[in-house]
Amino acid sequence: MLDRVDGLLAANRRARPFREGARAALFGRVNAGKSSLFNALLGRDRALVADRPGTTRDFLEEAIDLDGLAVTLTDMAGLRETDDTVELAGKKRGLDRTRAADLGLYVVDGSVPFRPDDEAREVIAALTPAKVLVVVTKADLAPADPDPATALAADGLAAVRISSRTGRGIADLTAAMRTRLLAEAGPPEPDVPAPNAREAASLAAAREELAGLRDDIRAGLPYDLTGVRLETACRLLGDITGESTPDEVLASVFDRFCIGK
Ligand SMILES: Nc1nc2c(ncn2[C@@H]2O[C@H](COP(=O)(O)OP(=O)(O)OP(=O)(O)O)[C@@H](O)[C@H]2O)c(=O)[nH]1
Ligand SMILES: [Mg+2]
Repeated sequence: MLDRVDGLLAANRRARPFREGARAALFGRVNAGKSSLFNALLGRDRALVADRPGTTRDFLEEAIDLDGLAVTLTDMAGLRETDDTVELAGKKRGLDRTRAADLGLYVVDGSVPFRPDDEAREVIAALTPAKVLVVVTKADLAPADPDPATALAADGLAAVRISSRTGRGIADLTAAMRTRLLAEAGPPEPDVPAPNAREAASLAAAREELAGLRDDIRAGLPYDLTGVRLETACRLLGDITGESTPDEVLASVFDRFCIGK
């Protein structure tokens, strides 16, 4: 049972980015070229761009299509030390979005010598390096020494070089983003039906009960005690097969469909 439940949960993980879309967020020092890249990925002039550091304050969010994968992209205030309360508030909101993203794009200016940034480090640690891609910008200008891509490779971060001005590397970047966002997804298995979000929640809860049940049986617990877990697991799986219908299911059905109007 545990294996079958795990198989269904894996199918849900594979299908989720396509069903629910994914979230990607740009972060990095002021003036690194985040908003220019945001516009380049969107294919339109959405965000203000200026050579003055600290141009973006409120975060911006727009939908992009990565070859059939819907992605919500966030641009935010650049990272720097500041005591401007409005800039700080904007940065905090942006960082909250970025930490919750499926993919963080660490935007680094490739034309100025690289300096590590504590706030960026914290974001990378929160996301984990597997969910971060380094984007070295301004590839149309002379590269700086030390090169950010080399410096960051030591931290296990992969880098893509782009120029928002010429468009160089943008296609490589979108391909790399798609690969990263689908890394967990893997190829779909046509024979396994992918559960939806509600079913996946019941499956995850049932999985916990089944794993506990297995441990209890191994520990030699009496059947009247292990039976409680078995009953809970059955009820949770029954929520999916329709054998039991908890009030939350009815509420969620009525919430999403206008039945009875
Ligand atoms: N040559 C060149 N300049 C670029 C490129 N991308 C951005 N810039 C310039 O770099 C400056 C900063 O660009 P922005 O996109 O506003 O940078 P940002 O990271 O959003 O800056 P903040 O909002 O202040 O954090 C602007 O003068 C841009 O024109 C690029 O690919 N090549
Ligand atoms: Mg900006």
